[in-house]
Amino acid sequence: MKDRLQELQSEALEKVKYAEDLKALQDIRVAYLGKKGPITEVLRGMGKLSKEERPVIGQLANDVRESIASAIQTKQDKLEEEALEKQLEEESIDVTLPGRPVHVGGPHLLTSIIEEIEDLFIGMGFEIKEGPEVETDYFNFEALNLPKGHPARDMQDSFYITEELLLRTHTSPVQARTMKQKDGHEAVRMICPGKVYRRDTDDATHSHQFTQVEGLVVDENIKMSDLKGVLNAFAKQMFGSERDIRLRPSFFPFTEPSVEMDISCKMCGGEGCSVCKGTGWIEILGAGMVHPNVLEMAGYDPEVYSGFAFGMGPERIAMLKYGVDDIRHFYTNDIRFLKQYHKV
Ligand code: 2NL
Repeated sequence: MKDRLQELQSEALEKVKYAEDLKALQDIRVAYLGKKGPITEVLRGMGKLSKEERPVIGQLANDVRESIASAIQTKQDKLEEEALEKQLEEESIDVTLPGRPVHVGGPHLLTSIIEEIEDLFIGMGFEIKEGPEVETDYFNFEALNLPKGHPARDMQDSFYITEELLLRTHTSPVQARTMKQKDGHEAVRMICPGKVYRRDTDDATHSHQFTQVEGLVVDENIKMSDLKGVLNAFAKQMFGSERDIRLRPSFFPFTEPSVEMDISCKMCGGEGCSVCKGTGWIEILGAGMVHPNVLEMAGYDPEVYSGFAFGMGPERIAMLKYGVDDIRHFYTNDIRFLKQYHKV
C-alpha cells in the first residue's frame, strides 16, 4: 500500500510537471484527488490494515494528497502568470509609433465663393434668403414677367415635373416669393444663393445644374445710381480695389433698363489679353431696374416703389478668380482639384 501511494505520488507529480494548460491540470486533479481517484480507493481499503499500520498509511495518504494538491496549485499559479504575461505582451501599445494622419476636409470652392459673396452683401445690410428648388411655373416664370408663350421659357430649357412644376431655372423665384410676403409696402434688401437647373448639354462652359446668387433691393426712391454704387463696392471687395467697373446696355425680361457689368482685367491692366479677349474688360454679372410688371405682380405700386436686381454665377466668378478652365471641375469631385482651394 505504501509503495502504491508513493508510485501514485511520483506519477502524479510527473504529470503535473508536463501539464501544458489549466485544462490538463484540472484533469489531473480529478484523476488523482477526485472521489473516484486511486488515493480515495487506497483509503477505502484501510479497513483491512492492522491497527499499527492504519495511522502510518493514513498519514502517508494525506501527505501524498497534499503534495499533489500543492504541486497542482503551484503549477496553476505559474500557468496563470504566464498566460497573463503573454496577454500583456500581445496587447501592449507602442506609443513611439507615428500617429495616423487625420484627413481634414474643407468647404467646396463654390461654397467658399458663395459664402464670400454673402459676407460682402451682409456687410451692406442685405439678408440671405433661400427657397424651393422645385418651383411653380408662376414663381419661376409668370411673376418675373415671363408669361406663357414667351420665347425665354421654351420647354427645352427646363426640367419639368408636371405642366405647372419644374426645377427652378434661376433663383429669382425666391425674390418673387419674398416680395409677395412683404405685402407690397415693406422694403427688400436681399440676396438669394442656391442651385438652379437648365436643360443643357454639359461642356466646358455649360452645366445642367449650377449655382446662382441673385440680389434685390426694393424701396421708395431706388435709382440706377444705387445699383451702380452697390455693385461697384461688391466688385472692388471681391476682385480688388484697383478694379474699375463699367455697365453696358443689355436685356432681361424682368428688368428695364437692363445692364451687363464688366470689371477691368487684372491680367493686362486694361491693355487687352487672352483672359479678356483683347477688350480689357471681363463680364461679371447682369443687372437692371426691376420691371414695373414684376413689382406690380408682387403687390408693390410701381409709382411709389422702385428697385434694382442683379444675378451672377459663382462658377464664373471662381473660374475668373482662380483660372479654372472647365465648369465640370466643380461637379466631378476630383479631390486633387478640390484640395487646391482648401485654406488652412
Ligand atoms: C445673369 C442675370 C439677372 C435679375 C437677374 C431679377 C429678379 C427679380 C426681379 C428682377 Cl425678382 N430681376 N433678377 C435681374 C437681372 C439680371 O441675372 O446674368 N445672371 C447670371
